[in-house]
Amino acid sequence: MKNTTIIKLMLLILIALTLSSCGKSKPVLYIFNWSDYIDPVLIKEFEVANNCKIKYSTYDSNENMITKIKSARESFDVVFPSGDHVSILKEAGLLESLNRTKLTNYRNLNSGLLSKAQVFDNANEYSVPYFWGLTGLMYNKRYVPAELVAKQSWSIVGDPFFKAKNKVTMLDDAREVIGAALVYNGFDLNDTSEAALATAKKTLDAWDVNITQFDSDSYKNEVPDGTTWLAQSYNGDVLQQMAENKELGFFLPSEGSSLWMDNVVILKSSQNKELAYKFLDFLLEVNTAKRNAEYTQYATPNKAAHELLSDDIKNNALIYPSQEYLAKCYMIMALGNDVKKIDALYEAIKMN
Ligand code: N2P
Repeated sequence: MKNTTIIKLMLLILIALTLSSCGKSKPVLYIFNWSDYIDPVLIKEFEVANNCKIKYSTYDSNENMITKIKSARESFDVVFPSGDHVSILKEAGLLESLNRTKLTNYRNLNSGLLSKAQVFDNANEYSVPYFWGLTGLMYNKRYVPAELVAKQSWSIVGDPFFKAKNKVTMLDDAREVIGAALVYNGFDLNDTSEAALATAKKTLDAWDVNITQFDSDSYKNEVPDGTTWLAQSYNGDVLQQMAENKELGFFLPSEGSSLWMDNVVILKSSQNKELAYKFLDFLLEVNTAKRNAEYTQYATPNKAAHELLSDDIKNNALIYPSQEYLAKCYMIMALGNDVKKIDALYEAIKMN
């Protein structure tokens, strides 16, 4: 965390503590988000502006999120599922149909991206796009030879250079792992045909010789400290680390990759919907969205905020890749029952 962020946070905590000593218990908003996916100063600002308390928890996969929100002991108001999981939550009847009149800043969103979001939420009724991004490979330049990276290919995961070194990880995410092998072999990442999955399996069996763990969180520290040398990773998470460490690198494989849009939703079971709507509208506000995009290093679907970003960010092809590259990527779609085939293959690879 930067020094200015720490100072701002301390000041806001001080104001919040002063206000909280004035009596009355405050309303509480329970938020459940991916880790490293919001500027923490914004959380404090919202608490101060709305005289409320935010109980903030994080997860590192859509699957863990679903398991938690389905367990009776946990109750959350606002959650951040990826597109395919918006469909899954919607079909399970867990999402609030959003009242747009309460979202005065909704108009800031990019209408082209809202249309794209209709593949998982057909009338943009249950979800508000939050950030979009891509998955690629993070590496530590101190250990990974430049000539291996120069190929910019998924094949680096199975390169003999890493054999017996225990230095390669992939995400703990069935869709991402199987998806990488599918795209590498020229298939659509949503293809669950026998031929596609048999080919993906062959590739993954070969890569697996190098893979030490499937993990979606610790790579952010382990690539910088050399525990891991190469990791399948989410672009913004890596860019946050790269800003502080020149030895880190990241590339989007030339064969293409996964493309996802994460979204904000209110759970139907939310006990504090008014406050939840306020929080969604706060995230959509142009300056909030701009600052959040700068902090997280992910691509914003907020058109008004995007216009305010520096050219450095707008022209960063690791955040906003060319149309040519995006054409080689696949949005992770909900697959209904067919997802079981992907899960089974993933479990089999993990057991190896
Ligand atoms: C944030 C990771 C979000 C990307 N740390 C996964 N969709």
